[in-house]
Amino acid sequence: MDSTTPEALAGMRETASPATLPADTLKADILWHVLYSLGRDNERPDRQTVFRALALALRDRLVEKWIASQRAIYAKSSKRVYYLSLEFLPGPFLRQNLIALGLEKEARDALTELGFTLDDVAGEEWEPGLGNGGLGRLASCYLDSMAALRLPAYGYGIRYAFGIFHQLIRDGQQVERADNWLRGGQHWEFERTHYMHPVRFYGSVREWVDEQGRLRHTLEGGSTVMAMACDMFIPGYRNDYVLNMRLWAAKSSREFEFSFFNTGDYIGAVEKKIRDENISMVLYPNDEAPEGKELRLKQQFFLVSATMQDIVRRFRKKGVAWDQFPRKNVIHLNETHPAVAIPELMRLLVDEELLPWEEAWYICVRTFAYTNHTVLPEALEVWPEELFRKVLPRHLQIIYEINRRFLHDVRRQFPHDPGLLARVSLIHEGEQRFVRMSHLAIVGSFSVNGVSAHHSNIIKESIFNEFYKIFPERFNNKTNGITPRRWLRQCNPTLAWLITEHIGTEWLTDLEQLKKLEPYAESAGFQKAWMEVRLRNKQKLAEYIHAKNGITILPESLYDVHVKRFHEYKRQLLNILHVITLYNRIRRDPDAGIVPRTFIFGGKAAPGYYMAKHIIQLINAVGYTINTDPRVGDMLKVVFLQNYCVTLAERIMPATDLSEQISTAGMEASGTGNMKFALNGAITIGTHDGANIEMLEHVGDENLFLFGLLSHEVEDLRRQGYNPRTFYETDSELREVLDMISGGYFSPGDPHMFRDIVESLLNHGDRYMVLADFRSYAYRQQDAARAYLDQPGWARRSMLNTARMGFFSSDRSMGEYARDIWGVEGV
Ligand code: GPQ
Repeated sequence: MDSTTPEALAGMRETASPATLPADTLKADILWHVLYSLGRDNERPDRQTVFRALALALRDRLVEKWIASQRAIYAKSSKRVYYLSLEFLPGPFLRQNLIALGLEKEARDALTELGFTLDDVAGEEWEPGLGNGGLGRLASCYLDSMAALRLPAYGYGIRYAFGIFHQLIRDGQQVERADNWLRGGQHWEFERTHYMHPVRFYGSVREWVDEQGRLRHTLEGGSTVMAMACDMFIPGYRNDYVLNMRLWAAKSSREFEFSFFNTGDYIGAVEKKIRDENISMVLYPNDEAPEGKELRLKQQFFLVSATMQDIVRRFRKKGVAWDQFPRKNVIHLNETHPAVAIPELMRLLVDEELLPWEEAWYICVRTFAYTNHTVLPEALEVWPEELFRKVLPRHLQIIYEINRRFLHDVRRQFPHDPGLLARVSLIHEGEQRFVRMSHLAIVGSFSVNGVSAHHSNIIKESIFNEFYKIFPERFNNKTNGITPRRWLRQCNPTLAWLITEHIGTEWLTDLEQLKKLEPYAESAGFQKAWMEVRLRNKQKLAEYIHAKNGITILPESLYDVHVKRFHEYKRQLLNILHVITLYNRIRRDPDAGIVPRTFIFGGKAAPGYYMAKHIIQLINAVGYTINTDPRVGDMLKVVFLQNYCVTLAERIMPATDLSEQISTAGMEASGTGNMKFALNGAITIGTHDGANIEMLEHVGDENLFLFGLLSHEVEDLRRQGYNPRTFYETDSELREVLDMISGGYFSPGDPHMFRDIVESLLNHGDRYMVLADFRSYAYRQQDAARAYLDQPGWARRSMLNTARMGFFSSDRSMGEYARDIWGVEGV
């Protein structure tokens, strides 16, 4: 019988549920979904249709395992972990889900029979860009590891209709395009159209006294929006366990009011509906520079309010008393963005459950845990008090009451430091008052952690030093990690295979096993195989670059890669100054013996961040000049890859020789790109910052190129009065580079174009100490080039980087969170 007839397919589904897996069922399921879920002719489905049908076939398998996992959590009555984040960056799901479910081979076979390759079909997926960068990506690595460890956990976020913008480079400049990721349909998620929670904003607080003589607070008026649950599944690696990432989408409450469209003002009514649904329309594209917009505050509360209703509903099912709440739930705040969960829980307990304040607060500070991800002053979130009062009037009152009691205690503990109260207050007093979200998060949580050892020390010693004195037991470190399933197994299958051939598969769930590679580091045969895999990866990236940018690069050249968000503290500018230095050396002496290099840049700048965008433009201008200069030839190429995202990172990581991690010391909380590169065998050139320092401890200083000022030296220099001009005056190579930029060498049509960049360095204080670190960077780059000439030596370093990255698995991070903060175990 022809297996593509509807009868045959339907018959197969009846006899074979997706859980029992006869060999050909995946193909049958794909064809079944082509016809019945997507309504297409299944005789010759196109690639996009096959992708969607495959996704649906996998979703069938995921949902079954999810239900089973939920039942297991419920049966064990486990304490639940709620991970709240305004951002998630899951990346494409297809390969990841196939690997986790152990269905890669079946999928390949099924697709071959249908006339496709897995690569082609995977290429149809558009990743959900529901985050800006490191913070959102970390949240997704953590969900992957929570699933791998079978933790009773839930991710909660917002299902933005438009994710992070799609970046184009036009005439060397960043152009933003809307990311309409939902256009392709939601093959991975379940939209729970009947599962909604009301979320209320604005209004005013009425105080009254009830029959028992209690003072009560009721919110009156205001407006309500509905939060609709959209569930996406995160499978654990081959363990039949599946977690849920629940994303909320805003729906107008008005469409549920029968009379709403019958008021006479039909169009006006529709407009109101659209305004309500704006809440989840777009992700704010600012990284480490929050935008104090009303809509953003509403997004934060929207996530928090809907999530708290979910948590309380699940808790109520247990039928235990409220004082058991912290034993049964832990709510983790990814940065301060969801910190209004603290006053929201207080409101629920005090205003609705009528618990006394002290009892409610006791529950609260045993429930919340907070991770800080930055010490940049401009990134610490504050909200104008007036805006807060307008949007969340009752929450502001609660914050004031929390603050009053907190300051009262501080005054008793530190009676001789009157200035302390103003410094730790949840309210910044000045011409305008602001709510300090980090202070709220610290005061309301039992745990406060940084994301690398270095960063956690900075938190204790400087930005939150006074809180550390008040609550020393709350502060701890949890060094970030990355998931080896995506960042090695999936993105670098050939290297993963080479590793597995030698040490087996255990590394996939126990990354420390990579240590077993160390003995091979001296083996010439293994070195050769290792470098061959790397060269093939580099060839593939060269093909991609040729196709996208029309630039031909040498796969044998040193790939020197700087990809991450554009921010002055990440110092892409320092990198391009060095590129120009090499260019000048070649111009002076074409036979200078410079190691051929390909500089690859990528990353988005916040649309309103002028300097970051201008640096992107400079890089592209320098690239154009160098790539078209016949004197340079193959010695130097500069490539800017547009629209850096998870999908693109997966192409780049396996093909990188030298990983640029060159932030001003003290400014990068951790970094996670640094770990992804090293896991794939790249060698780091970096500063003494964030997790670079721990990477150095693990891989050894002969396998990593560190340079530059230490963070206390940065501080000292700043205090003593840093004068960037002295570096300009004393370093002739540096001077030449800066003069070229400001003199219009790279912008002949508009000689002034990049003058302000040089100004910011020479005349506006060089806040990120680019000039102070230039010379030591240039020297270290020379070391890297020399090391690259010794290919066996490079192979050894590369392998040792991979072999010693075990610590940086997000499984290790999640294990520490589970044990030390959350107090939960695998189900
Ligand atoms: N990070 Cl506060 C972001 O990506 N966005 C943010 O808004 C803040 C921090 C990053 C931070 O810069 C990196 O150093 C970390 O590795 C990353 O968070 C995850 O902790």
